[in-house]
Amino acid sequence: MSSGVQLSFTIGWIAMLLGGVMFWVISRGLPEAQKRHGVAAMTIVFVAFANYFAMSLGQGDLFFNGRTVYFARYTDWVITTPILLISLALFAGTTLNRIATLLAALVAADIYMIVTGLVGNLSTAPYNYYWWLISMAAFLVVLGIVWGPLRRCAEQGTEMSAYSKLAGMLTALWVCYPVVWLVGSSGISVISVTVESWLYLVLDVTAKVGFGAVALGAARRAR
Ligand code: RET
Repeated sequence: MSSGVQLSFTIGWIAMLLGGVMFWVISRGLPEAQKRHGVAAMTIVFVAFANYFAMSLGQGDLFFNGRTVYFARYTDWVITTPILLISLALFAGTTLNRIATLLAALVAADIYMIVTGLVGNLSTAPYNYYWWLISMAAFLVVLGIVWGPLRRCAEQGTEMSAYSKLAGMLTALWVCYPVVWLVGSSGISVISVTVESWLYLVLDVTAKVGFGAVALGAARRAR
């Protein structure tokens, strides 16, 4: 592993750990009814911490089809992205009943997206691009639910502005992942593995610690 990649993993686990401590402190001050936002935010960063820590020890990768695949990214994402979506959905409806079906569809499409992305990363050309397209289709389903039916639920609730802000932030960050994947070592390889790992680091920290901070800020103001 190059020292640039190694450094990105070290910064990754430290950032996630600090994020976890910060969320714990903020969560203590949340009203009882809002603590679930704290639980979501902490779970996300502590799962990411474990995966970044594994990668920094050299335990999160495997050598397959002639290149290194950092599978720990996917074991991180497959757990944390559903929780991020649940965290967003908690602002769309406070009674689980109303959003249960949407939430199940959202989580199913999201897991499908991550798993097919991993299969693509383990594939050689041109199969990797087929899997990218399949994963993209699932991603569009996720975005369709977030901006369609789930948003309409949020419109009927009390936390519409928080929902809009978080949905916007989530979309802006998440669309970068398939781009990095495509230009990086899993796709056409026009950027180095070091640049790729730094891009994922910035995205992961913003999509987890940044998103969580905004979500907890909104939870503090929520009724
Ligand atoms: C992959 C494979 C290629 C196609 C698509 C992908 C989408 C990944 C996303 C990941 C989001 C990760 C987050 C992590 C941490 O907070 C799997 C790269 C569509 C959207 C938000």
